[in-house]
Amino acid sequence: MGSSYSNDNAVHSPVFNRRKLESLRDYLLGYQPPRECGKYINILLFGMEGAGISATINTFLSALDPKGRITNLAPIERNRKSLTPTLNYCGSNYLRFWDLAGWNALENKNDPMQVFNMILEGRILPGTDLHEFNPSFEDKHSIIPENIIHGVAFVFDMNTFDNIDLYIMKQFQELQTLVAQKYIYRIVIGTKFDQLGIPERYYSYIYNYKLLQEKFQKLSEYTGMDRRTMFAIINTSRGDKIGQTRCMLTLYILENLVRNINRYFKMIE
Ligand SMILES: Nc1nc2c(ncn2[C@@H]2O[C@H](COP(=O)(O)OP(=O)(O)O)[C@@H](O)[C@H]2O)c(=O)[nH]1
Ligand SMILES: [Mg+2]
Repeated sequence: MGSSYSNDNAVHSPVFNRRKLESLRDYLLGYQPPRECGKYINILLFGMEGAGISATINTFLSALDPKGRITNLAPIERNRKSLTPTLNYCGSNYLRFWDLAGWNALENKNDPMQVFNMILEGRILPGTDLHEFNPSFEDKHSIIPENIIHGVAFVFDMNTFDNIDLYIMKQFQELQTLVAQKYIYRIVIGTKFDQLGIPERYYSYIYNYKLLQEKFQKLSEYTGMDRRTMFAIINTSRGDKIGQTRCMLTLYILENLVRNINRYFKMIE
């Protein structure tokens, strides 16, 4: 594999084989959320428009499908201009993934932090148009227990996050700090590594890929989040099934989310 790969700074080392894959999927599909959590575990995906949020949700759902069938439940936006910033979710069993059109959707708001906070608290109904939404009547939007967010995945396109304005990154740091203060588990998901030159046959060594390690280091400096909370995903697919390696990379992320959300619940019991 040569000098592009190194073990030293690998933040994760998933095991890739069919048995491990099946047992992870069984665990995830059979898992019952803690009672305090309610019926669902809600995971919010958040990032810049075009980062690959909807594509990531589709990859999650494909990886969870027992037959690995490619899912297209979360619409991938091709025409950016027609994008309406709404909050929506797609689910598999007890797991619900909330899709939010990110900072770009909130930029006209006087107080994007407040809107974000209300989403975390389960005060904003699915389907709400966030351009029209007025957060100033917080007491009119009561908490809906089954919509409370338990985990947040911040999604970054690994090819372009270096170009994000520093003031937006600053805003991001505030957001992720808010999430941490609310005791909500949070991770970073980096997308589009396929565009960074890693050949498909090496996807199972992705965490050993030096370029990924450098990107994670940089992202860690930008965001203030630990490198160990950063994960890689590849959302492109050929055919109608998710390949075994991509599936494993995806289930590995989901297992980390579910296990840590579970652990957080145990700690506050
Ligand atoms: N090559 C590649 N393209 C991706 C990946 N993830 C998303 N995309 C593409 O990036 C574009 C934006 O994705 P989308 O999920 O709609 O972004 P969103 O605005 O964050 O929901 C689409 O054309 C996707 O097909 C990835 O991992 N690799
Ligand atoms: Mg989208």
